[in-house]
Formats: sequence, structure tokens, C-alpha cells
Amino acid sequence: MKNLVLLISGRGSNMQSILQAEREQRWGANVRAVISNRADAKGLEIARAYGVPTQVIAHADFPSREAFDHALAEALAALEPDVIALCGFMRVLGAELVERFAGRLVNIHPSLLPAFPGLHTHARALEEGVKWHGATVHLVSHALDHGPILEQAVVPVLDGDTEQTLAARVLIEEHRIYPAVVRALLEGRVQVDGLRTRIHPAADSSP
Ligand code: NHR
Ligand code: GAR
Repeated sequence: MKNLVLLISGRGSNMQSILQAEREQRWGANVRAVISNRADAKGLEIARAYGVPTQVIAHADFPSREAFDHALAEALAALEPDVIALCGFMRVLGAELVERFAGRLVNIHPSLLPAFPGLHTHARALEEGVKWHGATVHLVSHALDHGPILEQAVVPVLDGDTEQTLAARVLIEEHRIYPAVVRALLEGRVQVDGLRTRIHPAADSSP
């Protein structure tokens, strides 16, 4: 059985979409833990409701980024993860941690990368006047928000959109594409060639 670990910082709706899909579609994965860098993350309560073990590794408790990264890396290694999914995880991870778990770290980012890497993506998309926006699932590399793209989903930007209405439209797509990609990673259906990738169909999926 493959081991899955989910990292969160807040609400945890993407985490929940993965836990729900795993349960409904019977992936047969072992969700080893949900780890939050904030003790007050709402997602921790959701994880407990799903019966998943939770851990808090609070970045604020560590004297440096390196010390936090080291503690997180040790906790992750102990869980022997096959896939580590960042679900609204808000701390940039250092090169050492990324190298150690290379190919196993995946993130969902709320923009059509390579547009709008970093934070406040919806506000910046509105500011720039783009007509289409969306979400990207990508492998985590040392180059922030620039790892190999595994899947994207597009939504229109509508007249009168605010940061909130646009974020909500994107979030619906996040919850659709992220569980599918995590499943493909667990099932070894992801092929990576530099920045170009392919996801092979599941054995039981019709053509
Ligand atoms: N780490 C690496 N090495 N590479 C990536 O691609 C990563 C990553 C860690 C997180 C998520 C990312 C996003 O989807 C992610 C991708 C946080 C920040 C950030 O600046 C930027 C990008 C992402 C997540 N965080 C601040 C920091 O100083 C803290 C902000 C806060 O705590 O609220 O780390 O957008
Ligand atoms: C999601 O929109 C996710 O794409 C984004 O934050 C939200 C988290 O929601 N991630 C980032 O901005 C990463 N920097 P959630 O906690 O409900 O999944």
C-alpha cells in the first residue's frame, strides 16, 4: 500500500477533497498523516473527522527556516511517504528538503503557471486584466512554483469578479483536478521528462 502525507496551513478544503476522493474511490492508499505548520489550522479538525493522524510542526517554534525544514523533513521521513501533497501549504520549502523527497512532492497553485507564481494570485490576475485564470498542479522543485506541470484547469474571469468570487470559481476546479493527480502519482501513472509530463490513464478507465 502506498503512503500519502498531506501538508496544510489553513482551511484544508483541498486536503478534504483528496481524503474524500480516496475514501469514495477506494484508492487503497495509507493516509499516514496531515501535518500543519499552524496549530490553529481549521483543516486539522477536518482531518481528525476523517480519522487521519495529525501533527503540528509550527514554523514559529523554530529559530530559522533551516531548523523548521529539518524538523519537517525528519517527521516526513519517519512516515515513509510515497507522495507528499501540499494543500494550501504556505511555507517555502528549502532545497535540501525538496531534494530529499524529489518527485514525491506535489503542490496545487491557484493560477495558470507560469503566470502569477507566489502569493495573492487572484488579486494579481484581476489587476492584470486577464480573461482566463485557473489552477495548476505541479511537482515541487527548488525553483518556486516552477516544477513540472502535471495538470491545469481554466476558468473565465467575469465582469464584476472580486478576489473572492474568482477564488471560489478556481477552487471548484482545484477540488476536481488535485485528487485525480494525487491518485495518478500513487498509482505510478505519471511520466516526467524535464518540464514536460504525461499522466497515463487508470487501468479501469474506459477510452
Ligand atoms: N517550496 C518549494 N521549494 N517549491 C515550491 O514550488 C513550493 C514550495 C512551498 C510551497 C506553494 C506555493 C503556492 O502554491 C509552495 C510551493 C508559499 C509562498 C510564500 O511566499 C510562496 C509560494 C507558495 C507557498 N510563503 C511565505 C514564506 O515566507 C510565507 C507566507 C505565509 O506564511 O503566509 O515562506 O503558492
Ligand atoms: C487554495 O486555493 C490553494 O490553491 C492555495 O490556497 C488555497 C488553500 O485552500 N494555495 C496557495 O496559495 C499556496 N501558496 P485550502 O486550505 O482550502 O485547500
